[in-house]
Amino acid sequence: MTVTLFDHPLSPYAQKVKIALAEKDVPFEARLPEALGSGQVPGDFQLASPRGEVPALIDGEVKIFDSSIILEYIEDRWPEPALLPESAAARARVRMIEEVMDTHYEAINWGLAEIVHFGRAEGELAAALRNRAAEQTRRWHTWLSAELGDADWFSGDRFGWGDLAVIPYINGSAGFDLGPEPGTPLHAWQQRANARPSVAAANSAAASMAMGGTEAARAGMQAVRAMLERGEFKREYRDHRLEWMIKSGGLDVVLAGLERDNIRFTPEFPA
Ligand SMILES: N[C@@H](CCC(=O)N[C@@H](CS)C(=O)NCC(=O)O)C(=O)O
Repeated sequence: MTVTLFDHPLSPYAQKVKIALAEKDVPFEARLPEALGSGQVPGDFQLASPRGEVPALIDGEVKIFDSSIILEYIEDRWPEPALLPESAAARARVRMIEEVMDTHYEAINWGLAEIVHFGRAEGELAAALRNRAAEQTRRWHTWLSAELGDADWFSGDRFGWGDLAVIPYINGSAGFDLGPEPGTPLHAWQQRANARPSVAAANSAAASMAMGGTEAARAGMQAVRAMLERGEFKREYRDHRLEWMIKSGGLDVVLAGLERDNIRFTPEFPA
């Protein structure tokens, strides 16, 4: 039976899961949930993902939400090739890398999207938030470079959990011209990771959704912004994202979004 993955090609969390499935040669059907971003969670997407977030995985009777829990399931269910390293300490290390990328690092890219793509701030405030994001990204790249050290991969001598947990976010930064400095080991790692078929497949799905910066993509983005203005599309200001916006100086962005009803928090759960 084919595995179903509720997916959005631009979601770094969904990309982590698709890379893991591809590395293990597990066939899956990717489904874009209806009304993602509306705050409404219809049908079988709701059963698999009560928070209304992608990714969510269905494997027969098994329904799982949250990318980290899905990765653990995939590793248990299809152990070969192993994506986790062998020792307890090395496993804890890659899980910590995953945790900081999913929380602290993701919030920076997400905040940048709020400003650059969704026009939440203009003028001085936009510039201040963008500068703050650039400075934070540079510091994370220093941290990541130290974690990588002289190794080829964050997971050690082969591509694994530590790498699939980082690459979607580094590529996200590159989309805002904040990729690793060319000539650095982190940049070389990014190129190595992007050359893997599993990562290249996730990247090409993301590129077709963003349509490579074409006119059609710009028109699509304008339509999404118009929906945002009308409150039909609401961005989810959950946990680290909300914290990032407030601590980086964007409290007014949050207040304006609440006023205009085009930001939301995690849905009431259980309903
Ligand atoms: N902790 C979750 C986070 C997943 C998440 O935030 N997904 C976003 C897309 S990047 C989402 O589906 N948001 C739904 C929405 O904005 O309506 C995970 O690791 O899977």
